[in-house]
Amino acid sequence: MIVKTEEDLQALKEIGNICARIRDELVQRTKPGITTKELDDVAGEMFEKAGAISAPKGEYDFPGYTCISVNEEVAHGIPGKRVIKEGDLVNIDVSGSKNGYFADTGVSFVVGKDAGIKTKVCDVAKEAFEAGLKKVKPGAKKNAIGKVVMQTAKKHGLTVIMNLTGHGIGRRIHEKPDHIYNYYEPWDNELLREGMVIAFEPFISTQEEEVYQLNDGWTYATDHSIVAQYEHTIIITKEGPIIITE
Ligand code: M2C
Ligand code: CO
Ligand code: CO
Repeated sequence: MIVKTEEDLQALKEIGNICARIRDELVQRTKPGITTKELDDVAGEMFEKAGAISAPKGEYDFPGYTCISVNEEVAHGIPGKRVIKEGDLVNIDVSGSKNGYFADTGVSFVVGKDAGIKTKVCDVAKEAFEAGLKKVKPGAKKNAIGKVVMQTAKKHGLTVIMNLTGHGIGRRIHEKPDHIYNYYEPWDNELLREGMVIAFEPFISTQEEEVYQLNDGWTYATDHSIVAQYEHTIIITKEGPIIITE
């Protein structure tokens, strides 16, 4: 969507804040012994208290309020009986709506103490996000974002997931522009616009560049890579990007 009114701005900030609070609460509660379903139940209660609706559930009938992906799972992990262990790489992705406005945010992190390469991939996903954010300006080419995401990954001896992308957001969870690639796509000459709302979500990988879907019809996974994501919803303005899910 393109933000046009003060009402648009305030409504986006409200759902952005709700999703950010749920994300932070779940991250804080992700300790060895807890199941991903127990974490998701907390999200369900928080959505309800805030008068908001989970986007995966509300828009796609996903079997959970949030997507929680562990180790080989990269995204769209279904909350369930899986028990979190020390050293797990966990991704918590929270998206929701209130009064018809949507926000989306996600973070990957390691449970417990520093875990070498897993921690490094999480750090690089955040670095790639920050590098991409510098390219988020009205009038700039959309493909400049992916270019620096890939450059950041390569600088650290890593790569990106090419078949998962960021996206436009606002009045729906996934809307135009359909894709914000994690690599330089030369034919993508779309320009970013004042007021445009995007969910920017670099996926950084140690090896594989594509995820595949598990038989559950949801979970995206790799076979032998470590993958981390970092996502925020951003409003593009000439005064600088507004991160509504900070
Ligand atoms: O847009 C995402 O970040 C998720 C969508 C949840 S709806 C089931 N919030 C995403 C991540 C990975 C792949 C596609 N979409
Ligand atoms: Co997301
Ligand atoms: Co998203």
